[in-house]
Amino acid sequence: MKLNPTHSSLPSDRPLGVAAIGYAFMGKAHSNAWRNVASFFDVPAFEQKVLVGRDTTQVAFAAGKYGWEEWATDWRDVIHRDDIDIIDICAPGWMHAEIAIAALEAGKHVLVEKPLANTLAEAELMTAAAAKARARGVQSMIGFNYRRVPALALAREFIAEGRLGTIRHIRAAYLQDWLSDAESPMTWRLRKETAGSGALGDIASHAIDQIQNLTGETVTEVTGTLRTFVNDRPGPAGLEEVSVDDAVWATLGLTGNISASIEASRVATGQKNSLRIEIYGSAGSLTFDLENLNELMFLDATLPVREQGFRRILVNEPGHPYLEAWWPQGHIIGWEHTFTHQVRDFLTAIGAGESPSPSFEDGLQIQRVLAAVEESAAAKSSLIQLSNTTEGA
Ligand code: SOE
Repeated sequence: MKLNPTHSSLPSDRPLGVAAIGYAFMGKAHSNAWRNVASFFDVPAFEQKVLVGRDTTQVAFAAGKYGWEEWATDWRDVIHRDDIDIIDICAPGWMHAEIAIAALEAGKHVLVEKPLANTLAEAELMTAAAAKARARGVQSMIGFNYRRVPALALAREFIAEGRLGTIRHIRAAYLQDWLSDAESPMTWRLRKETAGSGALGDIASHAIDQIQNLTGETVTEVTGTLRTFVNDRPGPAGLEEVSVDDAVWATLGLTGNISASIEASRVATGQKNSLRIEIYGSAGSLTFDLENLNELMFLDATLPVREQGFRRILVNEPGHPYLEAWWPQGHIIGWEHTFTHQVRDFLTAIGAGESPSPSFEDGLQIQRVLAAVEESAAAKSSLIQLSNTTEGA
């Protein structure tokens, strides 16, 4: 398919050249999406050109395994190549700003993993670079992949159609336990300089994005609490200080008079990757559980009370978001498909010369909420300290 030359400054007579930066967890998930998206969706033609990573042996191995034509160790060389049009940033958060800004300035479309950046200042610079690039037809998007879960996309449609009436409150909990073991080793995800924050940026960011995306409303008020339960973890040279949160709790006030609570933890023993969302409205309610990602529970409060009850919708019909492209009815999909849907939407927008969503502006706005949660947690201004009531009882 040819790009519309009036909408893009990029070459229109050859497939888009894609480079991904990073080959670990997210690099693997994104590579898999690039590898299978064209087998299921009609997207602009592209080629999986280069995988970039710092370790020569590992990047060479990953490139071969994940279907990339070549590998490279310096992203700077790659973003200036004429045959590369898209840069997919799957590197740790501390690298997002530098790579994204350089790539946008070099005229490359950019897809970047969440959270947008490690700091608000970096996120602001990235968003300014994205706005400038967009004026030249160069697109950018942030990877909040859970927007592409068909059941959550359907939930968004239900809410927009008014099936829940007026939304009153939402609960979102994202719980994992991969840091429950105090002996679990130090990683870049546990240092403020490399990860920005802990459960807050890594997984609470998804909860915040979902709350805003499902309702179409914006967070305007925040209170937050952050906790680090394991302060030191074993590194190669002995114990190292953990400088990010293990868990976060926050209450959010949104436009539209909606209240929401979020909790996120990476030390919730027994919870592997549990994202649960509950939305309560005047005319109905929805609940979603990532462990059953093909299902949406819906309660229609407009029915006679004697008939009411949550009903399970198996979100696996051709008429449901994204699903026509996959398997016959009832042949369910999984977590990795959200990344394929993300690449499909990104490519489709680029092909049409349109701005993909969520944008860097959306990412920046979530970054502001994350920063506000941190600020509130540090200030403890609304904390009411109770005296020990057992004393003298
Ligand atoms: C990807 O969307 C992602 O947020 C990862 O970055 C997290 O680390 C993972 O645990 C949940 O999914």
